[in-house]
Amino acid sequence: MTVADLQSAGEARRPAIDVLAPEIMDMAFGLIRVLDDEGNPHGPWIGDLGVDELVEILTTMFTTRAFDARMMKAQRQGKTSFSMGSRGEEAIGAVTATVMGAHDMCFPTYRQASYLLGRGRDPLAMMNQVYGNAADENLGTQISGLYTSSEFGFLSISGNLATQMPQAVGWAMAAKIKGDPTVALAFVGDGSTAESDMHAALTFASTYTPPVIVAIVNNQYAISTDEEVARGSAQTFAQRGIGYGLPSLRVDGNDVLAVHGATSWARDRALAGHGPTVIEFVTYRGSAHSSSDDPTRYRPEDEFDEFPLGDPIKRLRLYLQNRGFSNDQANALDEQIRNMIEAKNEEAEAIGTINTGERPSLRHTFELVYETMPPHLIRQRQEAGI
Ligand SMILES: Cc1ncc(C[n+]2csc(CCOP(=O)(O)OP(=O)(O)O)c2C)c(N)n1
Ligand SMILES: [Mg+2]
Repeated sequence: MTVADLQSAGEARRPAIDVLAPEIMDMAFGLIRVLDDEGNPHGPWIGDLGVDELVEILTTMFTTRAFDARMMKAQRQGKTSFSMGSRGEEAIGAVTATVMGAHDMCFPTYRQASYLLGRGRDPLAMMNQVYGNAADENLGTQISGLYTSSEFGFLSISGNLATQMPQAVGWAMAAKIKGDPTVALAFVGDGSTAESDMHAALTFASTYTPPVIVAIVNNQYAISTDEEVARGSAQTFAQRGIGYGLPSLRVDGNDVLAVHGATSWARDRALAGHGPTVIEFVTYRGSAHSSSDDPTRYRPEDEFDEFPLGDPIKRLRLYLQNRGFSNDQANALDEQIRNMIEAKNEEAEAIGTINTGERPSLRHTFELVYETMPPHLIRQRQEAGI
């Protein structure tokens, strides 16, 4: 694991939003950072987030961490089949959720629960999806944790990696053609950048310059594979954007102010008609890949503690202390959120889990795929006796 060319807080410049890609090629190799190790902000990306907005972001991050831990416990208790968390990566979704507009669209991976929670999704609705119970709005048709919500502008998460990338660019192309003042935010993992869909998406983004933000979440791993495998001969993932002529930034993904500054810049750029931005958010996958993974087999247990960019929650708490929101206030908020998650979980479990209570009919799994069911699905449905 390397975080190449660590720049110190405040060092990265802030270009004008109409900048051309060749003028900022160096920014694909640096690292936009605002907060230093003492929680003090520096430089042109500081922004103007108030304490209330920062506490709201902290609330989303606490909620995501408590939610993830509770759902992993539920999986261990045999109450759901599968669980994926985003410990250590919460800042990226929590912050971008506050930057994007009401009619923007997020094309997520399975590690952006903090985006959905940050947009205001009730954790209870997400728990019902995880348990596949009678209140699951997706009618039990998706793998646990692959949420979707049209109400909150959150495309269905696909288990087939990177398929959301051409969809996001296509959605943004349509917005441009229609003249809609909206932006697509597409997330992709470091490992998934190696998928051909990613490169098809970047080609279309390069040619049609639609309002899209391509957010590469480099959490150092693709299951047990180090990020350097998908990165290949490139030094950074942001460097990928350069070959497509797209302005590309590399950002400290555990620094709430840096994430906010870079995403706002890219969104302003897109809305002003200057086209796509590629952003590599550097972060660390603090938990196992999923409930099916045992990371002690391929990485040291204390690696997260040693990660140079730290834990985004600890860093935000430190900054907030400097802004007058005390450690005691943060602890009280954390406890209140954990209690809320416990209460919601009890509510969800009372409705049903994978092996208790009422479940949606298996019929939906067949009926909600195609408008007209093809013969092989009709046959399979008959075999299933429904
Ligand atoms: C097309 C495809 N290939 C392989 C897989 C199996 N798979 C699921 S997650 C994963 C790792 C993805 O790593 P990354 O893109 O870095 O995202 P992260 O899990 O780190 O968030 C793989 C290989 C898949 N789901 N889809
Ligand atoms: Mg990864």
